[in-house]
Amino acid sequence: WGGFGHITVAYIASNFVSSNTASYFQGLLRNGTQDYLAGVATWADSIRYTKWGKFTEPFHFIDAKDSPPDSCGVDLKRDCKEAGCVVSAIHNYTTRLLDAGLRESERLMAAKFIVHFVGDIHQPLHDEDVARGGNGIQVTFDHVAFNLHHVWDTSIPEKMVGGVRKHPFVEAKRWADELTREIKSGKFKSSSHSWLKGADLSDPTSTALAWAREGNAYVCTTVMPQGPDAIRGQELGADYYDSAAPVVEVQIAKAGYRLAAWLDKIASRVN
Ligand code: DCM
Ligand code: DCM
Ligand code: DCM
Ligand code: ZN
Ligand code: ZN
Repeated sequence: WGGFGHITVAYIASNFVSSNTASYFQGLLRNGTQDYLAGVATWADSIRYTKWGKFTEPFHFIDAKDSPPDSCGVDLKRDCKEAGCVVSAIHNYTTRLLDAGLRESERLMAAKFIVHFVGDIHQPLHDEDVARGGNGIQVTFDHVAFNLHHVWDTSIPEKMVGGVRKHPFVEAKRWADELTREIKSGKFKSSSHSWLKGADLSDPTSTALAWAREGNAYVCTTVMPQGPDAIRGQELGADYYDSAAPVVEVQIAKAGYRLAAWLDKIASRVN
């Protein structure tokens, strides 16, 4: 996701974590405001192109070598590179966050990575190899040229709230509060319980792999239902947007709700 998606995921998570969890992470992140998660949600993107942060570049995605639209699927052995992927990164940084023997600065960094990568794994094109997760597919969105990856990361989420140019944190908080209501008492009330099934702190790899498979499945059904070649050069701002927006919405909601549950599990283990 772009910054707006990540900040929204973080605000949703802050709405659901227990008060113990909030205290723990406000202490670790040295931020006692309601923005303690939102404020670090895009940090991982800010360091990925720096010299020291280059090793984290593959941690934002997993390149599933499936063949949409006929067959979607993630195979950890096949798809997680030696240098790592979003599934191994969630495992690594969850483990490091739980490791009381590490310096606090290392656990702080691990927390910032977790907040970011639990968001990214819910973006369907972060769970797909085709054209580097859609980066190599040129399209237009409301008649402006973008690549397909950017459309899903940024154009669709921002269009859903009518644009975020002026105050991204304010807009993200507003959207997060709306999705929080949908989870608590609205259209996601009945399904949200099932979103937490299978989340197991003693097996972060299997937990994250299930999240990646769910995101990846949308590549076949919604991102490119007629395959990559049928998308190239298309205008995606109208009918395509109408089918994609509900998927973006549910994936952002899930990411925030799952991040809260994951942070709760971590905080109750370390406390
Ligand atoms: N890792 C890293 N930098 C290091 C050591 C490890 O980025 N100095 C990454 C690579 C793996 C993950 O962390 O994806 C797990 O590493 P390890 O095998 O050290 O547990
Ligand atoms: N590192 C990481 N994952 C690991 C091990 C290390 O991301 N499993 C990163 C974070 C540390 C840096 O590598 O700041 C150096 O780690 P070390 O001091 O263990 O070499
Ligand atoms: N990305 C991805 N899969 C890839 C390569 C990149 O999901 N195989 C993501 C990471 C960024 C975006 O696409 O969110 C743009 O990446 P880059 O700036 O590396 O082109
Ligand atoms: Zn992306
Ligand atoms: Zn990212």
